[in-house]
Amino acid sequence: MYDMHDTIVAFATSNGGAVALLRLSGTLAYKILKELTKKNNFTPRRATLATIYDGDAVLDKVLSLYFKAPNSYTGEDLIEISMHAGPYIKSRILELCLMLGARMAKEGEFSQRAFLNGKMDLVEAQGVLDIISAKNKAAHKAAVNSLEGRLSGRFKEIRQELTDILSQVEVRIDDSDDEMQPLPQEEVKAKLFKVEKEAKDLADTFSSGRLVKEGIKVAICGLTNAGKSSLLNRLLGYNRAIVSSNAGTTRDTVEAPLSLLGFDLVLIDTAGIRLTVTDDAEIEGITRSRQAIKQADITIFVRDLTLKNNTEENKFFEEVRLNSKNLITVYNKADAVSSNKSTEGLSISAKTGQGLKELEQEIIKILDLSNISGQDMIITSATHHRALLHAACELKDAARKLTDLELCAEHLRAALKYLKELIGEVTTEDILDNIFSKFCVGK
Ligand SMILES: Nc1nc2c(ncn2[C@@H]2O[C@H](COP(=O)(O)OP(=O)(O)OP(=O)(O)O)[C@@H](O)[C@H]2O)c(=O)[nH]1
Ligand SMILES: [Mg+2]
Repeated sequence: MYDMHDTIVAFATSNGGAVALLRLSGTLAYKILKELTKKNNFTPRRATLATIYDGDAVLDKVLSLYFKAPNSYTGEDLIEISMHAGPYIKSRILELCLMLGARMAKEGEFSQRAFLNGKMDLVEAQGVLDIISAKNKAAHKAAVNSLEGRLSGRFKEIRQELTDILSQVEVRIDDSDDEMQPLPQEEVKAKLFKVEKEAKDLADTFSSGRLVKEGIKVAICGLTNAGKSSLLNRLLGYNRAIVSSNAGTTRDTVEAPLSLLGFDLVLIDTAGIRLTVTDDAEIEGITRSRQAIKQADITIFVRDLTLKNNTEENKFFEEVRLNSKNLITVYNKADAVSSNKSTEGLSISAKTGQGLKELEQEIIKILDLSNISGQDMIITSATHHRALLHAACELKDAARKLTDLELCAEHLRAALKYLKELIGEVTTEDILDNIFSKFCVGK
């Protein structure tokens, strides 16, 4: 399994920069520090200037920190050495640590040890991973909730409620003398319903959790020449896509990130639709446009004001309306038509920038409605999502089987197992490897 007895070493910083941070964890860590520095005494948790020697020669002046077990990130003796980030210094100090008995750490092994030593649970470990990869404010907030244990606190509450119900059921299974009162079925049913709802509500936050973590996909679609690429460029503030007066300019979908009020969007420009297409590449482009529309969280349909009540446009609009989750219609080229032209939607001009602020507000409105930043607790991990749904399903079955205590208990145990796996109270090697292998070495 995991060799917890080895002393592990790795750089916590990547290449470049002025300072590099080396971490050592395990029983030999403190001894290695003393040998490297030829110094015998370090006060725990105090930054200490020291000289690192290579034999008798000075290798570097460093800042060292000694965390004495169990008061460290890993729960073991942990040493951090901040050195000058020269390639020779770094590789030589690492080499010396290996010669003195440490071995290279695997990805996430420091955090894995923290988990195995009870310093954090699996949900918190996932939070460490998420906080590093958080690209925006909402993702960061979700990660902090995980890391600070609030999310696992919620999981543990649900687990506790379940354990209580299970013990009420189990005690009656074991009661051969019939000394107990029968199970208060209505009361237990209500409790099960409540716990099931809690699990499901938390699972439901995954859809916004995914948006927060992966970015919100916004597809821009419409007929050829409607001004989709011009709109993309306008929203981005630079010329990402090729614009031309030839119909059918954009073929492949063109993606670009955009941050809007702390939300991460991925704007997707698509090939324009038209009925008569013979070119293979354009046909493939249109297939991709349709895929992009289906996968998008928000679709912007760009109508061309210079086309008057175009049947092809109306037909495609109907198709898009049926296939998109959130639809915004804009009427483009407002600058090219007389101002008294009436429309039901938002008039914009990709050319002059007219109406663009309003379009951004429309997007924000949709995001606010999905309440992404307002939710106090969201789950962003597919594993958590799956486990919560499984648990909710078992709870539903348990509630249906209240008259058969054995069966009911079986479903409750299954639900409990999912929750315990979530928190890391029951673990398999697979689950651990899956989580910690996503960390970098040194974390
Ligand atoms: N007057 C005016 N012209 C525009 C506006 N937006 C785009 N155009 C023009 O319309 C033509 C097509 O623009 P594109 O942005 O390439 O249109 P598209 O929808 O991406 O076209 P395809 O990629 O071929 O599907 C270009 O000549 C643009 O200059 C606008 O708001 N006003
Ligand atoms: Mg285009």
